[in-house]
Amino acid sequence: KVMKTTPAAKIDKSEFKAAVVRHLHCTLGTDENKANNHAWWKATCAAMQEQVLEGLRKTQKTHYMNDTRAVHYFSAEFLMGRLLSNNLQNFGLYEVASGALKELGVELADVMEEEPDMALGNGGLGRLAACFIDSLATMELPAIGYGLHYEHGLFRQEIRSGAQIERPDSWRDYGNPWEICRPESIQEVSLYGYVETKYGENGGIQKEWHPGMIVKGVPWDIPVVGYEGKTVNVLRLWQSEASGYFNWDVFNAGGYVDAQRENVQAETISKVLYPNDETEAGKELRLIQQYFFCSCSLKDIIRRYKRAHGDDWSRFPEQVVVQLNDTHPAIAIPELMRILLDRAELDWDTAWGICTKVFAYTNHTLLPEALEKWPARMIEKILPRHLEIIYEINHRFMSVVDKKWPGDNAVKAKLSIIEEGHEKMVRMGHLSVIGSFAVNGVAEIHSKLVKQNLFPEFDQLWPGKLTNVTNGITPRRWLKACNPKLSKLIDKKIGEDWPKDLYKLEGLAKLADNKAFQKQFMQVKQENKQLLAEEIKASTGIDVDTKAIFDVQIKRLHEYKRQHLNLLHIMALYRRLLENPDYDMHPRVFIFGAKAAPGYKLAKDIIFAINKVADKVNNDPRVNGKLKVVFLPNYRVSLAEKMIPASDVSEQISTAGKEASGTGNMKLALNGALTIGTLDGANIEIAEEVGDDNIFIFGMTVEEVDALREKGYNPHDYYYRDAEIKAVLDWLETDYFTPGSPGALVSIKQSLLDGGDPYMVLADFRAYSDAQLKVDEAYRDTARWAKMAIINTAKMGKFTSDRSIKDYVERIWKLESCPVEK
Ligand code: 26Q
Repeated sequence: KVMKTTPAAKIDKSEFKAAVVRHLHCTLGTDENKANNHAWWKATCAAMQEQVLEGLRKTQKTHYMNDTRAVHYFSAEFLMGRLLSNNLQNFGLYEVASGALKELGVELADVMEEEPDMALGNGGLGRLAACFIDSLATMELPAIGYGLHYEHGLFRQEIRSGAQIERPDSWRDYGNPWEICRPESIQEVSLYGYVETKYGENGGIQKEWHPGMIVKGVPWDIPVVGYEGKTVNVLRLWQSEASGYFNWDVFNAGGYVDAQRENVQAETISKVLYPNDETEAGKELRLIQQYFFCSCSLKDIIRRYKRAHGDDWSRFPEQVVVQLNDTHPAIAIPELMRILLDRAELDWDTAWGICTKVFAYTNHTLLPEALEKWPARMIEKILPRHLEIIYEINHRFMSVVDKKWPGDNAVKAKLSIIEEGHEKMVRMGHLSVIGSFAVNGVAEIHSKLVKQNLFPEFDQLWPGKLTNVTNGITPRRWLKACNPKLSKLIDKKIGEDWPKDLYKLEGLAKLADNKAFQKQFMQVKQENKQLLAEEIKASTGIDVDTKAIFDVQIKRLHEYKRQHLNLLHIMALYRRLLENPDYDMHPRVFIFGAKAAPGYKLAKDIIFAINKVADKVNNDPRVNGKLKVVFLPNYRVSLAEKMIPASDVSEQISTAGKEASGTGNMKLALNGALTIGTLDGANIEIAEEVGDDNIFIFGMTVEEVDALREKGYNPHDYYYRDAEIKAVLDWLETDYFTPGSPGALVSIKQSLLDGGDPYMVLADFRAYSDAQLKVDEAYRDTARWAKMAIINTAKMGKFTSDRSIKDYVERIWKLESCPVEK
């Protein structure tokens, strides 16, 4: 038998086995007889890490020798998920490891289940960062991810009596085998205090910031293994610690104890990830987090640059590009200015010239409540020198605006970094656009709206600066690793190089009509559904029929994503079944996964309502097995990896214009799920790729949404004119789903009627329901469905994050790949 793939690492099964056993003994202090799955997991990771670190060393040496330009991806979030499976896959060692463990009497799949997710992110934005660093390593590009080493990632969700409760996430409690502490690269970060103005004898002014507090940033490196294991980049995450500068320096017991207070404050900075996606929190600690990791990261970059180029700043913008993942790291702009002005003592124009060649900014949202603004007073307190610099940036920008629109005070007020009002606010989006050389949205329609609605004057001022880079996902994790059965089938039909060149999937299109292939494709789906059914049973106790349509909506809970539109439709189906026991529909299981921000009341109410409707529907014999509703708790990357391969239908039903891109839509379509969706975000580009016959598009367009709002949207019109909408909303007010507690679900009805239905759920309800009828009809035609599903997988080439990274490289970063010899 010939070896199917050549592993990137030079290690065979018996060597791998020996390494695992050695780590069991020498790293974990246990042995083959005593070891549980957790110990096996750690030993397997340690064996793997030996290979990873070898690759890391070679990569760093190669990058150093070539003095390469590199991209520095600044992100407050990296939603990495699990790493063992990924690293084994990318190194081509999956079969080797699984064979080695088998000989030791251990199942690799069980061992991998021991790994906690690295959930250092909320959702789309954080997972995008993780996909991007995977692609950067795969494409052998010099890159480093910079972020925060949160002690607690996104909360763990439990469901009690239908309601979400939040429990702390403790991903590092028993140690993380992938991370390496680098005390030799510790940085110091200043906070608080005041600015002293010094007048030099030559009339020059120097500013000196006297900080009130100094904290230490301790870097932890996570190796990022590219496909085929050639380049291994790093993700560098900063942990805060007390610096010991201001405390411990005490002479009595009282002071000794008091000193602990400042230690606690310092260590609080990287304690916990804020769980509010798309909802502004405005908390001081959040701003400190942002500044802390940006300052550490810039100092780290500068230290590395100086090692090669000394004090010559002229080449800095040739070597360094910093990509800002939303405005969360925008404070890096005034921080670099501060370093250049006050430390390097460059003049303003030179410093600003450098700055504006280094930064590029990605916008991920148009929702007003998600656009970051900080009170000027808060910035002044924490970062007094930065506020001065922001004012100076703004002052100079205002004269640029005045040249373009002379005397126009309205446009100045609109474009100013400073929002005047009861409390002065600093608009981080404006700061980012002004301080960057490129700004991008994340899907065609989103980028168009960024130009037309969010930043139209900036687009006029600097034509070409605002651009689009459509998001993507890594096919290594989101097909090869998570769906091994489909991957092997694809390998057999079109060869094995699709993970690096996803357009190769196009080769499946010619098989879409092939009956034998259709059968194999749907057989894989069936087996994946069986696995998910077991997971559903284990985590919720619900039995589901794997012949039913698995209809999946997985994403953060937010009104604009309209999980409640899905729920209202489920209630309508339930009602139709009660009114007519012969109501003709193919059995369907609606499956949800969603976390709500802990302070987002209505989002939590929607989770509660889904669970209450599920209780009722699932236990009602009258629906005759045609309808099931499942809410899977604690949606996260590792759960997504189980749900996505088993999905038939992908729900992408946001109000047009609100979902910047979406990336779950791409993952589901890649795994052969058919999309029911609005013309929003990347759905539009998915529809372009698969063709209108292979997607269920419904609902208002952006233009229709705007027109309806313009003419005056009244949800009551839909309530009174559509009897089914009325019946379903009224049902929420009874105690049918919450026996003994009438009104427990009323907040949803209220938000849709009295609340004005801000996301126009009722306006799109009928179109959605009609599209669902088409889904039902299509599924009954087995051959037609199989063909559509195959075409979806075949046409997803565009949505590999390798293509997104290629776009960034060519249009924004201007990077060259740097091959690392094996
Ligand atoms: C802001 C201030 C304070 C605390 C938290 C936040 C915060 C945190 C996370 C604000 C926003 C986020 C995350 C946003 C996000 O995930 N956006 C999604 O980004 C994806 C990748 O581009 C897109 O596909 C989604 O459409 C977009 O919603």
